[in-house]
Parts: sequence; structure tokens; C-alpha cells
Amino acid sequence: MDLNNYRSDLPEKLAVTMAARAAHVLGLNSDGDVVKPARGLYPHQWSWDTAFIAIGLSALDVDLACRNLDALFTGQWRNGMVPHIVFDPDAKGYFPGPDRWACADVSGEAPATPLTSGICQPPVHAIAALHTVRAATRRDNSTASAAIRWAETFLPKLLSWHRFLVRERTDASTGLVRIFHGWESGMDNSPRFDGPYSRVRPGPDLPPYERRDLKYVTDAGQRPTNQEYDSYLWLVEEAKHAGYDQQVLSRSSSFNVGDVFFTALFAAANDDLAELADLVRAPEVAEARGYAERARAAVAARTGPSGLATDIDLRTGEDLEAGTIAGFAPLIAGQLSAHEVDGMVKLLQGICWAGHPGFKWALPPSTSPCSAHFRARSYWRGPVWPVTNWLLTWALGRAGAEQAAADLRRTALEQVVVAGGLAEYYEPYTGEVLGTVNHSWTAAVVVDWLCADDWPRPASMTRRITG
Ligand code: 2M8
Repeated sequence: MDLNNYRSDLPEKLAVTMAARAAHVLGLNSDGDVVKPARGLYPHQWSWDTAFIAIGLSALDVDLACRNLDALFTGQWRNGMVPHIVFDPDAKGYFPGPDRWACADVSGEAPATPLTSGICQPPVHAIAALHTVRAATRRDNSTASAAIRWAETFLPKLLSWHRFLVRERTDASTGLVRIFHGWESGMDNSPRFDGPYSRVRPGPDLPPYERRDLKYVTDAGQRPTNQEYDSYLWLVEEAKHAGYDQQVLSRSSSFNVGDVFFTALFAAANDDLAELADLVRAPEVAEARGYAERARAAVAARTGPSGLATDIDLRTGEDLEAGTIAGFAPLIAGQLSAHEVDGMVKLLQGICWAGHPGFKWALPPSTSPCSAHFRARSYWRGPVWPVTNWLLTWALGRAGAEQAAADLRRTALEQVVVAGGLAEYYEPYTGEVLGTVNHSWTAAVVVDWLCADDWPRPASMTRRITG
């Protein structure tokens, strides 16, 4: 078969090969139980990556999925925050590392071990936990009951994390989750944050530093700029200066954004937390439902006539209209009417998103090609990310738009197969692989997509990852 002309559904043999390859990448990126995002560029455990990785692993090895989530939560702070990085003391070469964050030195909330960063990332963990438990219940009885027992132990940790987001991070006036760093959104250099970053002024006392990311991605144009890195590092200094105190930061941080996508994921995660609590007969079902409703209402209040939602700069009150994938927050938040879902699907498939006539694949990029901020090769400013495709397929399926979900999933898989690499992100016009080429969350969503279709799963896939 000529893969360059490949356009139709994956034949079974190719699907199995692809799934095995994705499982192999997860194995390549693991140290013991813990699957890191990528060798070299991201050698520690990342927060929302771990959630997506667990989603993929749950199709291969439920227990390993649980162990990855547990490993991440060993870094949970006393106030409930799940840090965006849990550092591996043996892995070097990532900047900023634990010394630069100095969390345990300046905050009594941070654990002394493991060492962590001092900010968080979107709360996909409850979604991953429920996904994992559901995968287990489709297996044999002993896998199912082990997963339920695990969920009983994991639920209090999830609750403490969600309570942190409600107590420390929910903006009273908008109901949105506030973030103090673009890294917290997971979409680091997205044009969503150009306005807020223009107001971050790195001082002359910014300690010197050396970027390490450019050793692994040699085309600097695919990564954030040096100027952006100065702002990123300056915000770390500000957070340290505030002792990572969330209330102090809400007044002092020069970056303070009400993030619609984070809030939408929080709504969806609370729906799943409620379901998980129900499954293990815990009393917090109503509490989680309440959080979900309030987060969903906050996203709805930021949704314009187009159907897309807009972040807000909480320092200035400015609407952060930038034409990014985060606009699809209402779809992620869930519980839209059939009419609203239909509108979202039309937008998603329209010429300003997946249906852009110049694109190689009908997939939504991180920033709309109709936006003046669109950059085809630059990280979160334009490329297509399999992980956001997964979130959209998941949200569409949940909203009952099964055909749109299936089309998106099929095309996203075809892109990965034809490009020949499980890349971090892809160039929308050419389909070229960008960033790192063996990225775990890409591998994880590929495993989930393939297994969700009940394609055969060879035993070798499980062996490769579990050793
Ligand atoms: C990217 O972010 C990190 C900082 O957290 C980096 O560029 O060094 C983002 O894509 C983020 O969403 C992701 O979690 C992380 C690891 O894959 O990489």
C-alpha cells in the first residue's frame, strides 16, 4: 500500500501494527512504572500527560494505569494541588528543574520529597480514573474489583485536588479557574496569552538560565521564543517570591487569567468524579456535581454568539479573543443542547478549523488559520495536536455526536499513520511531524482510539509495555 495516498479506514493489520508501535513508545518512555512524556525533552512526570497516558494504558494494563496516577499523586501538595511536574531525581537535562522552583524551601505546602514544580495543569485525572475503572469492568471480575478498590483509595486524593481548585483558584466574579502561568493551561505559548504576557515584565534580577529544550528540538521555530521563556521564568520568580501562596498570588501575580478550557475540563472532570464517587458509594457525589454545574455555568457565561468561549485577563478585565482551540471549551464542558452541539460540529468542521481547504488532514489546529495569530509550525500557535483531537473526539462522543467523533478519530489516526511518527504535534498543511517524535500522550491516545474500536489487541502489546 502506498501510505502517501492513504485515505480510507485503517485495515486491521495496519491498526494492530500501529497500536503495537504506540504501546512500544509508551514502553520506551517509561522508567519503572512511570511513563514520562518523552525521553530527552520531557524526562520527568507531567500532570495532565499522566492522565492521558493512564487513559491509553488502561487498554493495555489497568494496574499500570493506576500506578501511573498514584505515582503522580505522590507529589500532591498538602493544600491539594497536583503539581505540573513531579521530578525524577535521576533525570537531568530539563530546565527549569527542582532547584529553580525551590518549592519545599519556600512553601510549607510542598512535599520535601518527591520534588515538584510549583504550578498545576488541567485536571484531567478524574476523567482518566473513571476511564480506567470502566476499562477494568469490561475485563474479568478480579481486574474489576481491584480497580474499584483502587478507586476507593484514589478518590480522596482527587477530592482534595478538586477542592483546591474550588477554594484557591476559582475566581469569585466569573467562576472561572484562574491560572498564574501559561504553563498551567498546558498550551504554553498559545496566542490566548499574548495580551497577559505582554504585561509580564521580566526584571533585571531574573537569574540567568540556559534553555535545554532546544537541544532536543533543533528547529527553534517549533518551540517558544527566548522572550517567551524570559516571561515564563519571571513568573516562576514571582511565584517563589509569594511563597507559592495562592491568595498572595491572586493579588500579586502579573499573570492572572480566567481559563475557559481549564474550567471546562474541570466541569467534565467533576462529572466523572461524581460518577466515580457513586461507583464506590462515597458520599461526595452531590459535592462533585455542584462543582461541575458551577464550572459549566462559568464557561457558558464566557460563550459568545459564535458558540466559542473566550478567556479573560483577570488583571485588566480584557477579553482574550484569539481564535484558538480553547474556544471549544463549551463542548468539553458538556451538557449542551442538541442544537448547540450541532453548531459546534459545524464550526469544528468549517473552513476556519478542520475544514480549511489547504490542510492535508481535516483536523482542527491549535489556532484557527483564520486568526492573524496562526503560525503553522510554532507549538501551540497553529500545529495540530493529537491530544486535543482526543479530547474533542471524547467530548463529541459524550455529546452524542458519534459520527463527527468517528470522523475525527479516523482522520487523526490516518495523520499519525501517514506521517510515520507518534509526534508531539503536526504541521497542518503538510502533515509533517514536529516537536518530539515519540511522544507518550500521542501514543496513549492512539492506543485508546484503536482499542475503542475493538480492533484486536495482540498479547505482545501488553508485554512490550509491562516488560
Ligand atoms: C509542554 O510544556 C512544557 C512545560 O510544562 C514545556 O514546554 O517544557 C506542553 O505541551 C504541556 O502541555 C505538556 O504537558 C508538556 C509535556 O508534554 O510539554
